[in-house]
Parts: sequence; C-alpha cells; structure tokens
Amino acid sequence: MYEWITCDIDSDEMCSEVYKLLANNYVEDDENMFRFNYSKEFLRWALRPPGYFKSWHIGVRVKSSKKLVAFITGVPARVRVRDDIVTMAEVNFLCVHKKLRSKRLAPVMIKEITRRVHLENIWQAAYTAGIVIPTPITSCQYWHRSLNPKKLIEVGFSRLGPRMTMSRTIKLYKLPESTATPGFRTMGLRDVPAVTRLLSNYLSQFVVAPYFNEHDVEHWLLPTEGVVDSYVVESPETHEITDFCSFYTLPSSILGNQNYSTLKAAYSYYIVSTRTPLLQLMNDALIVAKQKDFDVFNALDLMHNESFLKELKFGPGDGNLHYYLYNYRIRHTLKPSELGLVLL
Ligand code: JJ1
Repeated sequence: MYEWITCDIDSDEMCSEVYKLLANNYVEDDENMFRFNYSKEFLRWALRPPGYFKSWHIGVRVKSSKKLVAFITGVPARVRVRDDIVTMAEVNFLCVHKKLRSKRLAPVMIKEITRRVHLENIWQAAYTAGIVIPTPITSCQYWHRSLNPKKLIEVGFSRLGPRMTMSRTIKLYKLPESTATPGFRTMGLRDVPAVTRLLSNYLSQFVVAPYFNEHDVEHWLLPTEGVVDSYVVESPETHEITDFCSFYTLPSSILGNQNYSTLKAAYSYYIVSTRTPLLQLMNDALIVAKQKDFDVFNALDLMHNESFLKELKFGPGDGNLHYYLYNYRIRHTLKPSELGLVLL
C-alpha cells in the first residue's frame, strides 16, 4: 500500500513534490486562515547543512500511484545543554496528507526517523511543535510586528484596535525610510569568522543553544536570497564587527481571501548586540524588512527578545511554540529567556 523513500532534494522534481505536500498539508493557525508556505530554496537550505544525511529526508508514497503522502526530516546539529555539547538530530517538517490523518501514520514516521538517526550513532534530538506533548523543555509565545497593517487587517491576520482608524493604525506602525546605525550593512563571507566569535560568545549564556563553528555560520547565517537575511554592524572607526542580526523568510498562504494569496513574513533568527542598543538594532532589522516588502515581522519571546518586543510595537500572537528534547533529561523547565535555539 505505502512505500518508504529517501528524498533527493537536489532533484527539482523531488523538491517540488515535497514543496507541494507541505504547501497543501503542513501547519495552519488555530482558525485555519493561514498555512506555512516554505519555499523550495528554503527547504534546500534547511535540509542540507554541513554533515547532513540524505537518509534523514524521509517520504512515504502510495505504492500504486507514487503520490507523496507523508514526510519527515532530520538534520544533524551540535547543541550545547549547560556544559554538555551533544550531537543531535533536529527533527522538522513532519507532515501527513490531510486525507490520511488519524490513520496513526505520524508515530510511524517518528519511529522511522528515530531508527535512521540511531544508525548514525546519534541518540538525542531537538524538535518543536505548536501543541503540548510530553514534555516541553520550554514554551515560547509568538509575537508579531505589523509592517503592512492595512493588508494584515484586510486578510484577518490582525484587527483594528479599539478607538483606532485605519489611518491612525498606518501611522502607528510607520518606520523610518533608512536604518539608523552607522556601519549597519549586509553580512558577507569575510564576516564569517567575526560573526562566529560574536555569536559563540553570546550564545554561551543560554542553558540550551546551538554550538556553531564557522562552517555552520556560513551555512545558517550567510545571506541567501529569499531565505535568510543577515546584517552586521561594522564600527566605522575600528572596523570591528560589534553587532549582528538576522531573520528568515517564511511566507504563509492566505486561505480563502479574494484579494491576497500570500502573507510575506520575516522571522527573527539570531541577534547579538554588544555596542548598538538592542532596541536600535532590531528597529533597523524592522526597517530593512519593510524595505524588502515583508508584511509582518515575527519573533518568539526567547533569548533577550522580551526586552524589545513591547517597545517596538510587537503584539502577542495566538500561537505558541513548544520546544522538546528526545532522550535528554533537563531537570527543570526553562524560561523562554534561557533558550538560545531557533528552529525553522
Ligand atoms: O500567526 C499566528 N497568529 C496570527 C494570526 C491569527 C489568525 C487567527 N488564528 C496572530 N495575529 C495577531 C497579530 C497582531 C498584530 C498586531 C499586534 C497584535 C497581534 O496572532 C500564529 C502565531 O501567533 N501562528 C500559528 O498559529 C501557526 C502555527 C504555529 C505553531 C508552529 C508549529 C511548528 C511546527 C514544528 O516545527
């Protein structure tokens, strides 16, 4: 009836099949108004980090028709938990076709990825979910900063506040035309060593965080058009790299709107401020995201994000993101501010 496949995401045909399965069947909000629409370029980026295993990109086809009906992935990562550096699988993109839900296929997908991870002598995993299952290491809340409030309201992503008109709302969310920080510029290949140092040093304060080397930073943080955007602040005097910010592109399909089909969302990724005030750095991130035509800038309340969310006019969303570790016991639940890991 069904058959396992290993997905060759280098192949355009395979990547398109995966793209379509996810675009039609992956995560929606609680009212089924929006659905994640990961791009093909994004999927290739997310699934081929340094040292990735092709065998961890797993699909299920219907034998007779060859239709792809389920998918799950893992990628290897070094994750530090307190002073313990553990090679883990980051498991993501678990998706079962809508027509095959409640046939208990998800546990089968999870068993198979677990088996293939164990074959590589890796015994821990990290993953996130929008729902609570046993047992989260922490639970984060999504926050949203309107960049194009008129569209967000028209598509039902946000609502006009009490005693607010459309023009007052547009004025409230207006941003400067250009960034404020001298030396704020796009990250380049030459910045990889400095960004790795800056980020390693910053992430060392969190209980759980990735343990990135230069190869990881080049893959995960060097700008990739339409996938990930990263900026550094280079001191105009010393030419040192003092600050860093990044976001990734994850549009959502707007389900059943006459005028719009996609919501362009930027998601806050890794941020480090040592010289530039965090508020100013993030305001510059909002400005460049607006210039790039994003409709909304999303962030979780992890790392030091709480310190800028309210001031920069982010509002709490209706979604949560729960973080989990497999086969790793951390005695106490963490506060979101103790978490330094962003999964895609
Ligand atoms: O995007 C989300 N919610 C939006 C839309 C809500 C539409 C109705 N349910 C939201 N909008 C309010 C924005 C407003 C802007 C002005 C200021 C005040 C706020 O709240 C939510 C996150 O909040 N997204 C989801 O629910 C999608 C699923 C999230 C779980 C992801 C699971 C990941 C899977 C494993 O990797």
